[in-house]
Amino acid sequence: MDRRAISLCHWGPFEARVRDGRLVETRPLPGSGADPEMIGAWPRMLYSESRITTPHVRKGFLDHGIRSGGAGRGREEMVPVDWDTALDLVAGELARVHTDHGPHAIFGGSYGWSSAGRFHHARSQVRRFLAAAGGFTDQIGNYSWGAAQAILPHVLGDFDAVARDATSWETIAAETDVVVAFGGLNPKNWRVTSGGAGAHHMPQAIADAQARGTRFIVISPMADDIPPGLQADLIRPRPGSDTAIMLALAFQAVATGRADCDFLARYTTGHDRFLAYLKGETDGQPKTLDWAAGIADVPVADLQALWQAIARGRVMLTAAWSLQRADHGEQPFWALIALAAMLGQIGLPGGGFCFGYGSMNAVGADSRKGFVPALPGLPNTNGMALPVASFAEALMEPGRQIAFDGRRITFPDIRLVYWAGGNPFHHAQDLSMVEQAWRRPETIVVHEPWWTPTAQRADIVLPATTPLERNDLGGTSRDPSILAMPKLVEPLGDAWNDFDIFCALADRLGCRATFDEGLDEAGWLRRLWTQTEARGAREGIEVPEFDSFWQAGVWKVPPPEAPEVLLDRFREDPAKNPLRTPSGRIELFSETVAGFGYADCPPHPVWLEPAEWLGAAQQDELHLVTNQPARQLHSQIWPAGSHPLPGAVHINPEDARLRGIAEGAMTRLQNARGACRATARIDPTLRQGVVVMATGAWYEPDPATGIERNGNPNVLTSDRRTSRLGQACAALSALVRIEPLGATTAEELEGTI
Ligand SMILES: Nc1nc2c(c(=O)[nH]1)N[C@H]1C(S)=C(S)[C@@H](COP(=O)(O)OP(=O)(O)OC[C@H]3O[C@@H](n4cnc5c(=O)[nH]c(N)nc54)[C@H](O)[C@@H]3O)O[C@H]1N2
Ligand SMILES: Nc1nc2c(c(=O)[nH]1)N[C@H]1C(S)=C(S)[C@@H](COP(=O)(O)OP(=O)(O)OC[C@H]3O[C@@H](n4cnc5c(=O)[nH]c(N)nc54)[C@H](O)[C@@H]3O)O[C@H]1N2
Ligand SMILES: [Mo]
Repeated sequence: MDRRAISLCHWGPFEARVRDGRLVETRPLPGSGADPEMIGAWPRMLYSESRITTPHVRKGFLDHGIRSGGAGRGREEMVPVDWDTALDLVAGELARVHTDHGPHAIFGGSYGWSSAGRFHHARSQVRRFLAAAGGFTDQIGNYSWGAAQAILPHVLGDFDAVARDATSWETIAAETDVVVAFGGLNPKNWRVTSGGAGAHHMPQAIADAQARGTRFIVISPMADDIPPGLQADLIRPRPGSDTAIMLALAFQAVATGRADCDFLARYTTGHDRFLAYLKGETDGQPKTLDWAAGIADVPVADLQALWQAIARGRVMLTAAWSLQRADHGEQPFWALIALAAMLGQIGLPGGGFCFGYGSMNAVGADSRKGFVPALPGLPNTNGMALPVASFAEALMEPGRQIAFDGRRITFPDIRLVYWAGGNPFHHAQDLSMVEQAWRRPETIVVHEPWWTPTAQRADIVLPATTPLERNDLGGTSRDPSILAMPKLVEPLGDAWNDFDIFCALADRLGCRATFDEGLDEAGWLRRLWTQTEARGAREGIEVPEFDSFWQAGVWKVPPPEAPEVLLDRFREDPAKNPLRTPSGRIELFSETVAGFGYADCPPHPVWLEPAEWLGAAQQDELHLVTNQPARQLHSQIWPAGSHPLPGAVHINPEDARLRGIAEGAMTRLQNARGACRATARIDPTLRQGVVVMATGAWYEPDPATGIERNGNPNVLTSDRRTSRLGQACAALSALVRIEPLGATTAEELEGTI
């Protein structure tokens, strides 16, 4: 029997064909622009040999419990057990740790993208459950834009400008003369959105803007960051030097009399202190174009041309999120706002600044925000929270204090780690350190559909369903479509929904009523829909009844009355619509940040040398940029089980020649933190001195050599945080060496390492 249905995943909406209860085909929903290769991977993923089909317990843990220690994780056999055995073990461990060590000893922030459905979102489920069960140590912030999340509230009063709001592309196409994109507009990033978007609008938006005559200037180490068909000028500075360029442009605005003094006076505070720094009054160094050209190692003529391009007309300045995933990552975002303030176009249609147009699909889509419901959390009353990227350090050094955004946080003594919906052996930096830290807790519980490196390293693994095996609803706040995600096939093997696993645990721990509030899946989907209805009622929008929504499969939220312009209301009337900063204005100098006294995040935008960058590289060291994978979502869609060649490393022809590396050659990248294999891709568009590897490979260190085999660059990245203010992921500041491995085929390589 054939059945066809529409559903959604993080990489877009799709049509599924199910024959005799088996998924046989998935195709992008026509007109959605979703990537056929990524969407088409579902049948392979669903029935992959790396699916987990029954609960498993590590042999040592099954035999000796926590006395077995953590050293056997990832090495010992995983023994299949029945659900009751596994659930009793997990509930027993949660109860024991809670009683003996308190809620802080249970670490359950569980960072990760999970799946698109908003009810079965594993990370929301686990946090809700652990709060219901008495509290836990949570994680604050994210890997995507953690530094921005910390700094923007001090500058703009909140972090909506990175999390939610952006001037719409429609407005840019109509109004903007020049778009300057720091970090570029890499089209691969538009293939995904957290929660899944109904449409992939960026290619058309860019084409429309170009057709109307908008000029694009891309600042990035490589031409891949320019979408195909876009005529953009490219400036390729050293990675990590963008702040210097922004500051120099800001100074140039002052020096040429172009700075908008009225705007600065009316809408900003602290511009005098910032100006003094730009002029060199505080450090003896005027921030001239020559100065920036030296730091960025680009011809000064390029920066002069850049200045000419933005000195007149309507200018949109944008930065990719990647810029702030670096040492002192707070600075480029603050500096971009300061530069936009100098030009005085913040809040005008098509002018000012915005973040992340090149980072994710649906940024700049014209939509009403907040119609997609989310599983509500529960207060983590007895718990605490750590900055997301500090978890390995916290596991290593319980009791240590760190500074974080004006506070001090003491690392708790974590005994139990609970992860559902994330893959820390993909996302965390310095994986050798993570591997060490991971041995320390007494118990590690992981829910996963697949045998990821994290699942392989758990004590107890509970097999989770994928979104195709349950009912849900999905969508993202930035895109107008909300989609039904009907169950397409029965759960594979003995996989359970995360929700059902938590219900069974909550029964054992006596917190079921708090956790599920007496509702099952169907009850919860209806409950979540009431959030959408309530939102509609507030905005005078007619929302369909749940049943008719479910039957139709998709509901498009009507567009806003006028296309979005970031900060337009503030611009219109700053007295009536002040920002939530202490001054109510854009803070170019923050007294609050000054009060923290952080040398690594001073109170106004500054140029600070990264610890690792080309400006401080040894001869033959290269700057490793680790960007997002083109046809995966992080470590999802990884073709596990098929023994792929390692992921690619992009290298400039001259760098390759100097090292004897040929196209397609097997290479080894290394630094003091670790080493991995990668397949060379000679890329003439790449700046010399830079190598680029995408994230996403499943971590697999060779037991004999320790060299990571699949091309996971996080063995090379550093656990150093952006600053004491952000404590955020700074993965993009890493220096490496690269050499040929000598073998060119997978078979030859088996013999090499
Ligand atoms: N070097 C470097 N590192 C980086 C980055 C970088 O730029 N450079 N980027 C960082 C960023 S921005 C991010 S967002 C992170 C991403 O890191 P993660 O979000 O950890 O990556 P994913 O692979 O999406 O992990 C989600 C996991 O959830 C599992 N999963 C999916 N659906 C379900 C479900 O229904 N139930 C359960 N229990 N599990 C499910 C998937 O199989 C997968 O293992 O990586 C970060 N790491
Ligand atoms: N296909 C696909 N798309 C994705 C994801 C995915 O896994 N797959 N992940 C999503 C997620 S979770 C996130 S957070 C976003 C991340 O969005 P981004 O952080 O914007 O994406 P990246 O690909 O990491 O980086 C974008 C580009 O920045 C450039 N760059 C790196 N360092 C520098 C620098 O110092 N200066 C300048 N000027 N440029 C630099 C690199 O050339 C890189 O190609 O992507 C999202 N989009
Ligand atoms: Mo991210």
